[in-house]
Amino acid sequence: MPRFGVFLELPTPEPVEMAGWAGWDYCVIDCEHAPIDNAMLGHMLRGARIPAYVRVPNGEPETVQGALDNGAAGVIVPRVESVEQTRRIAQSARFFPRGRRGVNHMVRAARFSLTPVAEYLASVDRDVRVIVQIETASALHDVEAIAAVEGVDELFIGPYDLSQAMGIPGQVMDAKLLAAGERVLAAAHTNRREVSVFVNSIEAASAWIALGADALHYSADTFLLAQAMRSAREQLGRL
Ligand code: 3PY
Ligand code: MG
Repeated sequence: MPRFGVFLELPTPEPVEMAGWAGWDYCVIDCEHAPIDNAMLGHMLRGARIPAYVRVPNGEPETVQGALDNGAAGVIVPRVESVEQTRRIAQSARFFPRGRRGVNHMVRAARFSLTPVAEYLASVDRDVRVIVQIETASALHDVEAIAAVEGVDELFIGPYDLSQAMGIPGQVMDAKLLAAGERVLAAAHTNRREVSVFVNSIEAASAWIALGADALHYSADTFLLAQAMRSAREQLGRL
């Protein structure tokens, strides 16, 4: 069985706590698309009882480092374009000798200095997850080389952006999109990386499980709440 996570778009800590209590394996706090600034991100991470990965708005070293210093269990970088960019991202997330992330031992990730420095530096390299999204034409073109980059743990297929890049926007169950996914899965698994996919239906989840995905980011707090609100109102209207 793959791991199941949920995307969080609401800029408030409560959904992070809910995801943990509700039994999800992990959550993804979405700083790419949601209005979540670094201060709110800190509040949200504080409520995490399960691994909380942060989708950062870009792969710049200070953005990656900022999310990790704040206490993210890993970073997800969207719209990656190249092998060189992937290498820079992986190095921004890891300390010497695997990377060149800036060292500050006073941050939440180091329990505000209460984790001994040596333990902090070692545990980060061991535990932090580096996840890059395969959702542009150039990333798909170079996916075998991207999967081989040292320090990358997981390739995340973004079906909405990838379908757009393939000229079939929004057609996330199209055979061409699933075939591209199979290529990503093969590249990742050959290099012993995991593959995750964003899904927004049980049908899509089951298709990607059959293809061998290791983790599914299922929907988002906003979607689940909005749909539940509408459905409850419709049911009440039928009484
Ligand atoms: C996509 O489908 O493009 C995503 O990034 C999902 O979060
Ligand atoms: Mg995307």
